[in-house]
Amino acid sequence: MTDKDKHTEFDYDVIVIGAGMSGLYQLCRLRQRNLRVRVFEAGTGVGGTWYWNRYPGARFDSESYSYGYSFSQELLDEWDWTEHFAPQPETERYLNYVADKFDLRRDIQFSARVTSAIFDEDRNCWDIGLEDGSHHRTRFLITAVGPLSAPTMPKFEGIKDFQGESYHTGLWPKTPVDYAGKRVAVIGTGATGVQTIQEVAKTVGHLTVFQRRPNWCKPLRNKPISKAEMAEIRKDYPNIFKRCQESLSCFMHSPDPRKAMDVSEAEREAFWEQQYAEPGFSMWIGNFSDILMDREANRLVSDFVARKIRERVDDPETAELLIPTDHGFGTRRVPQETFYYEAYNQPNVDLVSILKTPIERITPTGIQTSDRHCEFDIIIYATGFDAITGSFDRIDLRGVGGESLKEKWRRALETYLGVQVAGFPNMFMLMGPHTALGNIPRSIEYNVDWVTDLIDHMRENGLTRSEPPQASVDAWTDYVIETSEGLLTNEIDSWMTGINWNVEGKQKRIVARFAGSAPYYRSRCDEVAAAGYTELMLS
Ligand code: NA7
Repeated sequence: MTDKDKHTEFDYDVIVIGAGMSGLYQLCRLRQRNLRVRVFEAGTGVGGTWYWNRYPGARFDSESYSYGYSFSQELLDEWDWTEHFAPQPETERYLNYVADKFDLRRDIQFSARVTSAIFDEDRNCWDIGLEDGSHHRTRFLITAVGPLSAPTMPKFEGIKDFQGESYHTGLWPKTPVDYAGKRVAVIGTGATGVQTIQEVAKTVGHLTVFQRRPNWCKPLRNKPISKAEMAEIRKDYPNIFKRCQESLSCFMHSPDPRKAMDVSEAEREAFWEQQYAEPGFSMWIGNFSDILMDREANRLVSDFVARKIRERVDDPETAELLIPTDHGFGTRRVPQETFYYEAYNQPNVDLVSILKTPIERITPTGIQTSDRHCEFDIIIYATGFDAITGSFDRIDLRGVGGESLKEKWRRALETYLGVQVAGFPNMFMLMGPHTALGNIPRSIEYNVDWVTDLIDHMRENGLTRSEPPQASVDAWTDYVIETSEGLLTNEIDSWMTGINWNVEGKQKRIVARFAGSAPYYRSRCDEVAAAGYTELMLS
């Protein structure tokens, strides 16, 4: 008899995979109901993204007070943010504070990596398998696995032969890494690489950055928050959350309604100067309304940022290497930096373009490119994630008839409201593909509330199965694809368009995110709930 056969009834009403921001809030909401809930978390602590990504310099790129949970007035009253863009240790402390305050740990099993989730048609339940070989049955499965949580390594030969220390930023160790005075390599210049590089450069012996394609970066302009300022922010919370609620992507910034060509060249320049000097994402999200749609508008803003890079980097050749030529400003996520470009003015920092001189292999002592060998004590891989669907792919997830989610989504990425998938009854996704991502915690709170209301509705009406019909899936998927049309972002290879050259089968662009407005997304989901979820097959 296997473990599985021993169970005669479900172990839980709900199993949640992941104790990051979405899993924690989901657990809070389910706590208020008389349900048996278990959260399985692969890490040894809470926090998800903010647990794993403890690399040097990791911090928010949205304003701290717009990122924290909004659901508890007490929590808002009690927690003080100390910086406008909080560093990772502060956010991890915050999420631990939340877990303690709401006594969440007693329902979380740590060091519990979910390896399989198989729908059992006869019993109308999910069988969840863990890495330790145990199995757990549940009526509902909620995936809180995060859109950026499956780290990917490059496929260079010899990675395992390196005799120094090597780390992926997304799997950074808890024990301190001492890079002061050492010879360090960073591979990758996305948002993570940029934060790592500018931090490591402060104390490193020698830093070599291996860049494939550069990104358009913009100054973060972080500042500490004094007690007095925090008191003002606290008073302003209702307004801050209202702004997030009303904005297209849940950030505090909204696009300027004007188009770039509506104003004179002098006005445009002045506007961009002001935005470049402002903290946060205003230049990306609060820019003229057409910079991500109109090629000429996008070219002009890109030219502006290119001039800034040239002004800030002393060596003209290095400056040119740091200016993207294959995509315009904002069409990939904009890394926010603090003296990132100035790091390249240090005599102990080198930039290697691996488009010009590719990495041939990692050797026991360093990195061999097509034109030289460099020796290192530490190699840091800031090479990103198998985004959005990657964390699902790493679980053997099977729905009705044993259909694999990974294979289904390889054929076509289809969802209903980004929450459910046809053939995967009672599986609800938090921050799954085709949802509004943006300033993620704002979207998480909505997503969790919607899923919780649906579970309430089912229980109140004696329903035990929720599945979207193909027609509902088609309608939502078509809408997601339609709203992505015309966006320059969707013409560019990035994690946002599902491209990852390190992962087999992820070389074709897909529409993985809902690029429409978050207010529309919420109104659409509200409408479905108000109509009694008739677009779902509930039985
Ligand atoms: P990103 O933005 O996907 O960046 C990964 C970086 O690593 C990027 O510069 C890649 O170059 C580079 N990369 C990936 N694979 C390789 C190989 N094989 N060789 C060389 N360079 C490589 O991930 P991040 O972690 O920085 O940020 C992800 C999100 O987290 C970010 O947008 C924020 O939302 C938070 P490429 O550009 O593909 O040429």
